[in-house]
Amino acid sequence: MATARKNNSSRGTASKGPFNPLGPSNPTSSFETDTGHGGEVHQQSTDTDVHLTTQQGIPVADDQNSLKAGTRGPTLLEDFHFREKIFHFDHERIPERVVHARGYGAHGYFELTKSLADVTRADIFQRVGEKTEAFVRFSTVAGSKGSFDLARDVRGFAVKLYTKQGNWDLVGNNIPVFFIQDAIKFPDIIHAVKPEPDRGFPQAQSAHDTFWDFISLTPESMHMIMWVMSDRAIPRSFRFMEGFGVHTFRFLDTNGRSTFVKFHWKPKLGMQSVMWNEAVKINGADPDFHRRDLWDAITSGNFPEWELGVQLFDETFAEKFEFDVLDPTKLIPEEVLPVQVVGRLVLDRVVDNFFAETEQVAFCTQNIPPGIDFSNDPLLQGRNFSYLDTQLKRLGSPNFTHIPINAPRCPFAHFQQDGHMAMHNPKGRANYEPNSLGAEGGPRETPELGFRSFAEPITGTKERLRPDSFADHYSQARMFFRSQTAPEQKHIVDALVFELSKVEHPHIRERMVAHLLTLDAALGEKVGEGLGMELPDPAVPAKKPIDVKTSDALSIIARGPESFEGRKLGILATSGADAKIFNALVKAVEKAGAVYEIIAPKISGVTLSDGTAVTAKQKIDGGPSVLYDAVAILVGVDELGALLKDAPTQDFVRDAYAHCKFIAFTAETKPLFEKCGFTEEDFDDGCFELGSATNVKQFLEACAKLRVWDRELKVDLDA
Ligand code: HDE
Repeated sequence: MATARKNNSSRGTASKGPFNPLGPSNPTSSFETDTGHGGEVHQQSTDTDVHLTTQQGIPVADDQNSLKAGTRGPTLLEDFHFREKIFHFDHERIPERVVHARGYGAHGYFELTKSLADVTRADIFQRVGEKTEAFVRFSTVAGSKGSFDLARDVRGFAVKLYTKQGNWDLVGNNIPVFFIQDAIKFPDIIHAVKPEPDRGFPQAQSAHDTFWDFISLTPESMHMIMWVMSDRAIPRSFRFMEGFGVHTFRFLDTNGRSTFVKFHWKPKLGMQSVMWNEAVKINGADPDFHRRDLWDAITSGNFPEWELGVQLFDETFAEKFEFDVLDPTKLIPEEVLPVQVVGRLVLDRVVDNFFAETEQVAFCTQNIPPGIDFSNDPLLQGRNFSYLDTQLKRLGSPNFTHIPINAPRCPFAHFQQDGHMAMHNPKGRANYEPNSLGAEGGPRETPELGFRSFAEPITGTKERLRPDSFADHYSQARMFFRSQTAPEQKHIVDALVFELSKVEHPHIRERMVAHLLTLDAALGEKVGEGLGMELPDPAVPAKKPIDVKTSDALSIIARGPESFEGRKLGILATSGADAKIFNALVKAVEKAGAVYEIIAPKISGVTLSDGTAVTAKQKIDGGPSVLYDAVAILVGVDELGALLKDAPTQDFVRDAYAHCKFIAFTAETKPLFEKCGFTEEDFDDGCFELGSATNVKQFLEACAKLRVWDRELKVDLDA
């Protein structure tokens, strides 16, 4: 027989009054609404005398039980607190971004290190040393909001700069070219890569028929495909990737003179990627690997940093260059046109609230301040329409700039009014321009300060045509492939074989290999061999490819980092582990500017040989070696027996080796390697037996190379 209970049933005893596990006046979390531009800030403080209220401010007496007619009777419609709470919950979700749905943002600043006053009047580029507030959102493209971080995919690198002359959004990617040349093809490429419409899968993956069907029918995508199949598409962290504005933009000086510009972000700690087999496992071990990395780095004071570089050129350069600078499937190699560093971007603050900031931030390519202008790149022109449009769909109101994350930090004044969720409307009687009622009739336009477009003479017929200058689809794809080091070329081949092996229709595989044969015969042959197929005839190009000079800047490994700074060592330790070696290791890691994490049989930690207790960050099955850049294994003799029987420990060792990581271990640990099937011959330059502080130092120095690439050929079936 049920009995009446007014409290939360989980407490199990009947008592009068609402159940509150922390007592009736527990501190509530701080909740702020800030209109962003002079609106009032209402704060629900953490003071203990502030009570739970409805959105209307009515104090709530019972938040555990809805209002019912009789103890076991139906719920009453007049329960406005219940209705408001559920109503709000039901409407918590907004549409996720149609692309780039999964992302992570952080605050920071841009600091100018070199004035560009001679080429642009943009305020942000005038005064060396001046800082401009910034918000950056990194993202994957294809997956939905809840997908995993280590998808093989392009990464978005969107930067909002709150300049003194309005917001400048540089909405870029970590790859300097794009799949298509004309924005009208964007829905097609995105439909093709997203889950197939009938079955609703695969999620966040390009390895399926529709993607490769579209790609193999779209030769202009070949250059981008080389990048997406390369290690660039599986970055180790947002902190270790480059960013690019992709399109050619213009700088305009005070006289309206134009200089073309391409924007680059260069990570201070260098570039780094993971291996594909590692990526697959990271997605299982920690689907939030990239966002956690960014969060951890910023909250521990290791602020990620990038240099802003520009490639500047004029019409004469553009005319001489082998490819059309308006074609977004082409880049200008750094060796042809150097990148000048003009500033730095530092991310030093995580968001307070993911939804308010990262989810609601609205980047728009058309947000550019005076002194910057668009080029006629047809992709950029299409984007300028799309981004404004998409924000209305996503945020539901033309007033999305009233949301604090999107609001300019500089003064602004206009007569736009009303609409959903309008947080600030113009005051006074005159809401039009010109007027003679407001103070001095203002605000008025300012021809001097105001945004002006480049006065470009335009002639031509109205038509739907691609220029001939966009017709070479293979030369730069070839340049990219040939600029890679041997391990990187192998990864491209492996990625293509992997992806095309998931394609069910043989004709798509054949058509794709035909393109690869035209791009680079050896590449096409290797992929064909990997697929076990007879080679088709090479694709017939619209324009015969040319051999252009290779560029080291396109390779991650050729220009690899020189230190272990910012990386993470995983120390698998058990009780009884040698304290001296442990301490030397920790010291060396800290000296290198890196971090470490202890992985142990129990999360409570281990007791080292000298009796020191250290806590663990991960239990062994929660901290597989894929989460670390290098590993050290320090085992106490008494604990070895248990580890030898433990499958996750063996996976830890085998994966660290297979993923070409630097591995350090103590003499006692050797039986573990034997158990995993390793012999003396397998111990290569990347394996360090730690006996003294000296070889701890050598190990850390070696870790700067990040991977032992020679090993890959020994451990990979595809090699
Ligand atoms: Fe985007 N893109 N895009 N894109 N894009 C969006 O805008 C679009 C393109 C990029 O973190 C959408 O707010 C078209 C190139 C990033 O919030 C949408 C075309 C590049 C982000 C849109 C492109 C990008 C987006 C979806 C072809 C690199 C995430 C949500 C002409 C230079 C921004 C949104 C963030 C987001 C349209 C191609 C980068 C639908 C039509 C090329 C980093 O407006």
